[in-house]
Amino acid sequence: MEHPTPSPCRRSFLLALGSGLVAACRRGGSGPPPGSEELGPIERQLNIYNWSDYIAPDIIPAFEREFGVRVVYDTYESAEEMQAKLQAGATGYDLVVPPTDTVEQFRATGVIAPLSGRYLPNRANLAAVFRGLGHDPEDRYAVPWQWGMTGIAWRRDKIAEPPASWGVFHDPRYRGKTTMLDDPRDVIGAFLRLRGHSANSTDPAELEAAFRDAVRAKIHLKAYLSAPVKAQLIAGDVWLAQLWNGDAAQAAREQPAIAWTLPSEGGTLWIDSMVVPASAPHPRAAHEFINFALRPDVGGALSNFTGYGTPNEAAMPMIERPVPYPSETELARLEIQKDLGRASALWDEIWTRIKTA
Ligand code: N2P
Repeated sequence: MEHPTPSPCRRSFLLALGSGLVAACRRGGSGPPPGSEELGPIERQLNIYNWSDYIAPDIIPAFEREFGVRVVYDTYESAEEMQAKLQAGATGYDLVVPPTDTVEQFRATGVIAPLSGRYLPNRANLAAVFRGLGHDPEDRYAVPWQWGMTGIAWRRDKIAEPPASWGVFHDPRYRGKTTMLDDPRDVIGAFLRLRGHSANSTDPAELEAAFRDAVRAKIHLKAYLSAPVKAQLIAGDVWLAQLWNGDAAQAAREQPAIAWTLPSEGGTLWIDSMVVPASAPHPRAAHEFINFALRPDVGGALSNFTGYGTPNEAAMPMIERPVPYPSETELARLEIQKDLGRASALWDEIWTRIKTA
């Protein structure tokens, strides 16, 4: 990781997390107060839907043993894939782990239900900076799972210097050796940042410029590939990949020549949270799992495996190489993904044009 002198700076971190999200929060606020709903006895099954490579292997078996619940664990490779499934209606899932902008969408469309705080005493373990955030200001819908950043993973043995700019994806020297995430927010967002714009832009001219930059990068790309790019980085088939810091850390455990950096124009800082769909068939088991995940030892095991930052303050001492909160300089370059509202249609259209270009 390219974090030479990690300086914890909670206040700024809180500001960064909160600032981008405030607008969206004002929409929320109806429904029963937190903790008011009583759920039935714990069900015998729990259906979890999470990003791939985003849990430690022992966590599910330990939960199953202790609670006598059978867990069906399903994964997704992209936020789009997960959103499409959830928006289409009842899926049978009890627990999903979306990013902040998706939590906003799911709240607005009634896809997720408020949580019953009475089953979640371990929320006390969460660091203060992860509470009351813009996507869920009253902490009613979402409990943070992990947080991370979108930057560039690269092979130090193949490339002389750290890639300093998103413009590296236009460098013909790396033709056929690069990938970008299979995610419109990340790809379009990177090229918006390259031109000094917000990764949450809804400005048609800025988005059109990002489209052109994305297409210029596409001729050098091997693929749009998210978590599965790790194998290709390890094998040396890919030298430069737009990637999240934790997945890069996982790959670096197998191939120490893999490093990760945040380009000078900045990137996104994201938080993925546990939410319970309104249609969940096993809501009590989902709550028990959320509370279990918030135990210090479970949170520690989780981040030790994923390489991502923990929102769980009590878990920090159990993490071998904890991801420090971003430094002041990094924070100034990081943005949180916000729900794009009506501009989502324009982003979707641009993404389709990029994919088919
Ligand atoms: C999964 C990591 C997902 C992070 N490997 C994207 N927010």
